[in-house]
Amino acid sequence: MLRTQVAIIGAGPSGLLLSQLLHRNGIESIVIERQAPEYVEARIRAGLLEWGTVDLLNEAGVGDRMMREGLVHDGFELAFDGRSHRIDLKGLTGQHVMVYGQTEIQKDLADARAAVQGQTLWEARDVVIEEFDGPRAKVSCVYDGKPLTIACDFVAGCDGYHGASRASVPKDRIVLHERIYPFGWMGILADVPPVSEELIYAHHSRGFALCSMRSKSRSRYYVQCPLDDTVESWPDARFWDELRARLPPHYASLVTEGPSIERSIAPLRSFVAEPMRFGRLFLVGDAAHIVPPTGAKGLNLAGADVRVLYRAIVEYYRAGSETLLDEYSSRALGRVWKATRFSWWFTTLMHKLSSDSFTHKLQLAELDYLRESRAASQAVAENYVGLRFAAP
Ligand code: RFL
Ligand code: PHB
Repeated sequence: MLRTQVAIIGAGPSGLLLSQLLHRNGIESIVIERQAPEYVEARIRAGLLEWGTVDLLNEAGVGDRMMREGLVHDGFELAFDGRSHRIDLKGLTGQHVMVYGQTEIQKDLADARAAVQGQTLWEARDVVIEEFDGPRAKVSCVYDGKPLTIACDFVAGCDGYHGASRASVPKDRIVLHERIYPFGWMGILADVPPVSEELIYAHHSRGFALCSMRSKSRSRYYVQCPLDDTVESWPDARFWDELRARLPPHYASLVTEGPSIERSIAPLRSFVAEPMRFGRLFLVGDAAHIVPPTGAKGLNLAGADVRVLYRAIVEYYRAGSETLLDEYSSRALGRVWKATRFSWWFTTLMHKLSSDSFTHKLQLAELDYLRESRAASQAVAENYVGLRFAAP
């Protein structure tokens, strides 16, 4: 049997960031991951970081490349009805956001873990968490073809929406809140210059479109699509035509086409599990909540959970106090529900919801109101850059 202070299930951004922050505070952990490292590092996902997430990555000592290569954005564009309205993040909140891909964060974290010989059990199967109400928790799995048990003080369930951690909790101790949206995002990555220096979120009667980027020479574009579409039904030529059709003419004329280097369809979902703590087991990131990507909150919420949890664990080992551990769930959920609300609102505002003209007219009226009202734009900006953290 292995022994560690904190067993971390999942080597995604939540798991690796938590292990790195704990390490820097002298706390040992073992990360247990179902996939191989190449698989985890190849996933193309988030691209937009709140400054709170940037600060946390710097606090973990993994921010050097991000600070050199990331793109700082002071605003973004809302396009609708052939027009556009810029949300001036800096002018409205005094803050900005950072464009830096999750793939790069994953690499930076993996390099930092490797540099300090951080222990990750890759390709561990059949993970089960047991005895999380007892004096020690146990994580059992099959590793390298053999059964393995790890005894620990705490388990951090950082294993995403489909992971084993939430599944280990008895059904009568957890409440699940869910909304499934009847559409998805077809996304492509291409080595072409982005259509604009800032992100463009476009509302259109054909459906939503998003122009994002990973760098000045790599674009990330999305279009709303029906849930039963397949990637094969979206050859590159169709994608570029559809993207242009959904943008105001000025931006459509600036789209540079190129071969896609990645294509995928993501369904949209809102999901929150409550509470986020069960004895010695703590759910973190996508294991506890999912937001539709419209508000770019998923990775940022995961970072916010990690921030609250690592500080609570550090306080436990330094001062023997369980106060912050006891507060983990309520602190994390306060932020989660506000981001869930914003992501749901922004999704509902920007997507084609039905062919009903009443709904469409209300969306246009609200977008027009945002254009005219500084107060309304400020509320969007405040949520987009990330709400303030409550102390500590
Ligand atoms: P992850 O990244 O899903 O990592 C979980 C890890 O756990 C492993 N695992 C297991 N390991 C052991 N045993 C098991 N039984 C296991 N089951 C699973 C998995 O293999 C994996 O390695 O969760 P984490 O770390 O909480 O991170 C969450 C973020 O990845 C996610 O919230 C974001 O990607 C969401 N997201 C965005 N977030 C943003 O903040 N800004 C964005 O711009 C943004 N854009 C996006 C997004 C997500 C998207 N998709 C694909 C859903 C854009 C898209 C299209
Ligand atoms: C992305 O670049 O993948 C991205 C950016 C902003 C979003 C969603 C996704 O709101």
